[in-house]
Amino acid sequence: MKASLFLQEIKNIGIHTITGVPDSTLKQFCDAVRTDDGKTFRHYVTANEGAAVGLATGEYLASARPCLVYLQNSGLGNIINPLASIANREVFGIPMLFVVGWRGEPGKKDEPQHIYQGKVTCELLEVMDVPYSVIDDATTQAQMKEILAKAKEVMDENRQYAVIVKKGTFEKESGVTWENGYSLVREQALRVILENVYQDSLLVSTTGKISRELYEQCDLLYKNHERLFMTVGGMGHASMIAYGMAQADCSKRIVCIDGDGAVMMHMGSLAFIAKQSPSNFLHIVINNAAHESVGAMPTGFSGQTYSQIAAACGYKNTCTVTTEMDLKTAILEAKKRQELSLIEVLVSLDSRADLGRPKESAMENRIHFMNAVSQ
Ligand SMILES: Cc1ncc(C[n+]2csc(CCOP(=O)(O)OP(=O)(O)O)c2C)c(N)n1
Repeated sequence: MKASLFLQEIKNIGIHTITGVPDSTLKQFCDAVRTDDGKTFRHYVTANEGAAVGLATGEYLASARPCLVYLQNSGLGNIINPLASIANREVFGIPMLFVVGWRGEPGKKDEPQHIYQGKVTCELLEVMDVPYSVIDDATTQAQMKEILAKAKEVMDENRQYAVIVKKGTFEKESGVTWENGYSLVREQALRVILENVYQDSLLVSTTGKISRELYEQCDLLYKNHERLFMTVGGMGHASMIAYGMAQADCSKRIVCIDGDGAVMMHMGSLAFIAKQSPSNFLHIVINNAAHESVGAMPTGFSGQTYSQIAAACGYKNTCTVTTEMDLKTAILEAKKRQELSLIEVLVSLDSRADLGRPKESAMENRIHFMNAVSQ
């Protein structure tokens, strides 16, 4: 099915606003929403999936129109609280339509962080009182119409409905291309970071291609990656994991390599870390103004730089760099001063099509990392 036809059906059931956080399973859907460019739907990429439920609640209260909220099934955790405490029919009864990308579908090969989440996706919706339909590449437009008619009936009862989207459901249409104006390639920037911190620090990296690129570059440079903890799931939590390590052992320097979308997802952690001000913590934010790993949808953020935001939160030392040379200088200065520092690196949207994935299980990586920590 073409995602653009799916959007037409969405319009037919009275939805005017689409909001959420992008997902690779939903890439064609996200591209169709971007192609629409506000002509049919208002569209907002929110900081996290729970925030999208908040927006959908407000839209309904002000207009009596349900919103569409899209998310990867990893984002179900972020919606549980506003769903149970605001939207559920035993509270305010706010109708909305969820479109959920199904990673880790049982029986299909996927990354370790998706396996358990994939297994419990349907059960989670059931326990949250959200009826659902599952669609795949065999779903026809007529079947889609029926599913959305059912969704409308459920929403008319002040409830929520979910459409679970299997991998490969939507056909490829003309892709959306977008440049952010920066020229430093992320993988090059990550190489510079590794060259200057890997051997004398412990590293915590964020969800998505940043971790995959670091993994490959580590192996190329050092023939191991044991000092790198990859936060492959739990997007937005890398900095608090890094802080947990920094406070547990002040003799070790912890370097957190974050993404702009991930920082935005749980931005409160910046204020928390600034308040603690650990002297052994270096925070590096790789900013491409997009969720590049899942199709390069721009984040909902523009204006201030992350270094300005971190400074306003109380980080003592912050800077923004755009070249390899300035990045290296900024890292060496941060290491010398031994105070909480944040370096923001502005990078392009380039990534390699042949980028690999970690070969070990998550548990194996954890064990190797903990062995490296104890040495
Ligand atoms: C809670 C949650 N929502 C959505 C996703 C899907 N996801 C994986 S990586 C990613 C984008 C990360 O963006 P950013 O931190 O800016 O890094 P980039 O990919 O641009 O390098 C998203 C949305 C996820 N893993 N977890």
